[in-house]
Amino acid sequence: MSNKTALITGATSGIGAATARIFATNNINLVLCGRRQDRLEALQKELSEHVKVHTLSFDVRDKEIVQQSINGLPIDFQQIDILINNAGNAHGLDTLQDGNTDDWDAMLDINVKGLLYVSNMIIPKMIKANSGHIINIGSTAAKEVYPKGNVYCASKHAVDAINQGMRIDLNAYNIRVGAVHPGMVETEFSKVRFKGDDDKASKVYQGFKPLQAEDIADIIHFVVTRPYHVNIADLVVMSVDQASSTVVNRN
Ligand code: NDP
Ligand code: 8X3
Repeated sequence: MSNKTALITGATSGIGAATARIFATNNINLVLCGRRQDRLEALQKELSEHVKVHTLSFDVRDKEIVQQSINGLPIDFQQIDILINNAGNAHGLDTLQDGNTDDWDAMLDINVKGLLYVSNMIIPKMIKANSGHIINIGSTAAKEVYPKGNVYCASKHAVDAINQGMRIDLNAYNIRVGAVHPGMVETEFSKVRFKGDDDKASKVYQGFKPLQAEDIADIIHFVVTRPYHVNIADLVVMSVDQASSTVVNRN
């Protein structure tokens, strides 16, 4: 068994779940986080045949619960070598003038503040160890703004800025920090964005070959397995059919 442990937020579906699977089959022990306890348990059962797995069910928006959960990690899981800051979603797709303020709160509280709360609990452990690797999951929405993407794009631009700031602040502590910025990936992302409307969600990925969660997980695994002196700082990845947020070659 490996002596490395990764904590993955948003491990209950999509990119996070796929990353958990590739890490498990490559001997990286896991702390899996998300709100849906049933999914965490199912994944724990599936992956425990490969590695040690612990689950933490919390909403990243709740600072106290984030702190209690991470402080309460069993001894075997207390040293986190790899943090995948992945939990996040878009909520709604509207112009600012038609926007829903609850959607704005959700995106800023989860994608930005939640990422900070989790990081705040893990970074001191890494500083103490003088070692660690943090991967922040941004988006092409961190690099450009598309129509009606306003607040989601703002949240991901914030992740881009936090990623850069984190790398600067942790430079003295031998900690690797980098971001992976995917384009369109076929996960539950659009179902969440469109509040469970499967028709609207599936149309997002029609007529072209979108990235799959496993494509991003494979890249995340590549990033964490480089020689320690190699830090992949910022990586944008899109489907061959996607050139930008708004230019997609659909047939
Ligand atoms: P999914 O909807 O499939 O997964 C989102 C994950 O985030 C789930 O595990 C969910 O778990 C977790 N999550 C959401 N809200 C919270 C919360 N309040 N507290 C704790 N966990 C939460 O989407 P993806 O896998 O696609 O998204 C993962 C990341 O990738 C996100 O940051 C997203 O912005 C980013 N991304 C996605 C792209 C795409 O096209 N799909 C492209 C670029 C970036 P649970 O509901 O159980 O809490
Ligand atoms: C997810 C990709 O283009 O839907 O971050 O914003 S996009």
